[in-house]
Amino acid sequence: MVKLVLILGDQLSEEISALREADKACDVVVMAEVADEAEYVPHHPKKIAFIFAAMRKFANRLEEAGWQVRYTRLDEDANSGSIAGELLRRAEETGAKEVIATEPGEWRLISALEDLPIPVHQFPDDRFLCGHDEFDDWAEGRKELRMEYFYRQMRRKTGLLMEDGKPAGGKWNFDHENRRPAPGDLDFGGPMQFTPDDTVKEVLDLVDDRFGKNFGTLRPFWFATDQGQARRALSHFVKRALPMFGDYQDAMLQENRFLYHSVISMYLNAGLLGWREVCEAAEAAWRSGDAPINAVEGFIRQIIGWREYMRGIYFREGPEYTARNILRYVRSLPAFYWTAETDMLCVAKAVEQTREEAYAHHIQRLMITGNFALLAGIDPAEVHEWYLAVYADAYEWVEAPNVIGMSQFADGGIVGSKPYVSGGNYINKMSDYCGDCAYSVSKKTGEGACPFNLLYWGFLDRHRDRFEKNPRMAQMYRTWDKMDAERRRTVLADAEAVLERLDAGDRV
Ligand code: FAD
Ligand code: DLZ
Ligand code: SF4
Repeated sequence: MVKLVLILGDQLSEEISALREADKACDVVVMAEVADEAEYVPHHPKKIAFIFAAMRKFANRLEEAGWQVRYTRLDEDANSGSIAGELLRRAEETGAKEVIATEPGEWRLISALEDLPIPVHQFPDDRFLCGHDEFDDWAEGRKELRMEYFYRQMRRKTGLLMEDGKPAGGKWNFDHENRRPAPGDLDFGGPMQFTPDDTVKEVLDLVDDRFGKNFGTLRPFWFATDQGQARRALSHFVKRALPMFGDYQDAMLQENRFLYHSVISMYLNAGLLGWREVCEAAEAAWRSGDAPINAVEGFIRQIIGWREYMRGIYFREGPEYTARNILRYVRSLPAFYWTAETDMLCVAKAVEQTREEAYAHHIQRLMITGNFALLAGIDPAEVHEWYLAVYADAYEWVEAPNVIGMSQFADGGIVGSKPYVSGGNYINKMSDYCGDCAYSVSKKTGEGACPFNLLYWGFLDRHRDRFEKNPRMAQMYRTWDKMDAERRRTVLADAEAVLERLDAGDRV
């Protein structure tokens, strides 16, 4: 009996479990560009184009490999507009009575599949290193779910960077060597870029037509859109940038948007690359002496540590996770997250870059746009929607724990043991933004004082009850308490004035 095999836009791997469970001789693969997926948030046009182009090329590859594929293009008249609708339509066409799927990366789609009137078998997404049960076993009974301990388990499990059962280089984690500000003269020219081929060009026209008004510039479009290109982009990174990845991982430069980052998250998340090939390529560079241990360990930690840990948290915490708001924040997301019209140069640069590239690196996401939203008391649900929309690598399983958990502390400390907040000094140390900013980073109060400085103290003061006893925050409260009372009043009044300007829609 024929079955349908659902392949979603972020499941573009020939090793995906749904394909392994299917019978090439009789089953029919269903892939569909649908309005529901393209519109659940106003995705960046580059993200939509990337997914559609990669889906079309993957469908061709499956056909070449002998699969029967029913592919729905967005602009087809018969398109029902949803994944569920397309499965039902294809079931009627083919007489299929069952669907084989790989579990989607979002609760919304998992329940849409469960609600289908025909049976759907959702197989585990074993492109990931750690399954749900394994994560739950690890988490069970622990007071705190610290990534570092999870990561060590994943190192032991994979054998990556292990020597005789011990961590290579004598340490699990080389992060303290990875916090250097970037020098001005970096020699890495950024990720490998690809000229659009005919498939990509056709998708670009479609996306321009349908989503051209969304936040984000579509062209120039340079992403890899198939496995071969993604692998070339990976090799380029390993050869040219990995050796310096560790040293400058947290740095930010106005004229260098990618620094030594890999820019492979969108390929990994869509299925064009797998964690194993990426980590083995990095490990091989260390073994051959081409990249130092601090860089390779730091990079591998992001993938088998943070990435897997975030996914574990998303599925463990359940569908209500994205609604968490422990700090009870209600302020709307300021318009400058969409327009970049702010005098805060660091924020303007992060938003401009996001608009043009659908990419910002981790510290820009965490310590610029995320930090500002947390300090200013923005509703985390709005922050979550923004991040889900604007980045090419954003899918809920990875975006939500990073935003709701790590960046906004809205889950009350499941992901982070303390909120990631800072004043302007940290940003100044790690970037070249402040020298060209309309605000003064060294000014703590009064006209022209950096808003991060003001809002930082406002945040600590507002949440004293919650954070004062946190050992990692105690020093900051001591510094605040040592300030003269009059100065503290001025800082808080100036911070309040920034928030009033935000609420009034005045330029900040
Ligand atoms: P590199 O710096 O080169 O790191 C290598 C790889 O490690 C990445 O490609 C990614 O797969 C993985 N990685 C690194 N950090 C994380 C992390 N915290 N969580 C999961 N994987 C990680 N990552 C996403 O893939 N999708 C998101 O929607 C997303 N949203 C984020 C939102 C916020 C507020 C923050 C602070 C981080 C977010 N991240 C997200 C994590 C991280 O910022 C991106 O993975 C990274 O910037 C992608 O760029 P890169 O490929 O150059 O990464
Ligand atoms: C993100 C996205 C977009 C924009 N469009 C589609 C689509 O048309 N068809 C599809 O199968 N998948 C798409 N995706 C990816 C899904 O939204 C993704 O599979 C879920 O969010 C689960 O991670
Ligand atoms: Fe950002 Fe403040 Fe520096 Fe301006 S002075 S770039 S607002 S940290």
